[in-house]
Amino acid sequence: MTSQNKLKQISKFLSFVLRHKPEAIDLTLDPHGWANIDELIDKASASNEIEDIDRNLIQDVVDTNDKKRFIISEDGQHIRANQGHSIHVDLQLQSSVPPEFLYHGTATRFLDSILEEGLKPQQRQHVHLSADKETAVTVGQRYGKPVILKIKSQLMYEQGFEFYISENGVWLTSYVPSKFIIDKCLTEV
Ligand code: HQG
Repeated sequence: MTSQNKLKQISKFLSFVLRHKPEAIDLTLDPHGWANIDELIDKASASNEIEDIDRNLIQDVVDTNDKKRFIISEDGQHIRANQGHSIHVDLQLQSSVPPEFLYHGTATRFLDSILEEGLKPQQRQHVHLSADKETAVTVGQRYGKPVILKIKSQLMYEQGFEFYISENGVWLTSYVPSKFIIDKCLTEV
């Protein structure tokens, strides 16, 4: 396996255990989502989930990851995912004032439901939004023909909705009612 593919494989594995299923390798995260790196390596190596994982490879993934998905604690002992969790963790993010508009990329096949029910976090802890349309397109493409929704984030904030910005620059909120989605600005790409 080329080293790029190896790093991608480890990134996917880390997303799996740090965001969704630590118990798959008998790992426990602390309430803030941190895993002890030595324990993670030991338990990953003892499992059938991944081969050849070590501290240098984990450090390479953290340093080179396209979306900066993971962060290592200042003491170098712990690692966590910056966002995207389906398990409940408290990332201790500060509430932030959003820009006037934020964007959400989705697939056209979800539109009717979103415009009826609003944007829901589905399996994750938060609805994920971005400050730029380009990122939203990439996110939406994962599920089919992409469409970008423009969200009245400042108005939401003024009406009491909390917004957070993750360590890697993703905007997070708990739910976006459909009245804050600007229909006329639905952009098919
Ligand atoms: C959709 C990736 C029907 C929502 C990305 C999305 C992001 C609804 C899907 C991060 C709905 C959930 C998160 C409703 C929401 N009816 N569909 N009422 N409300 N949806 O993957 O935002 O590469 O959980 O539009 O780049 O796509 O993993 O969320 O299409 O940053 O690091 O339900 O995951 O990051 O899908 O992606 P997801 P997302 P990573």
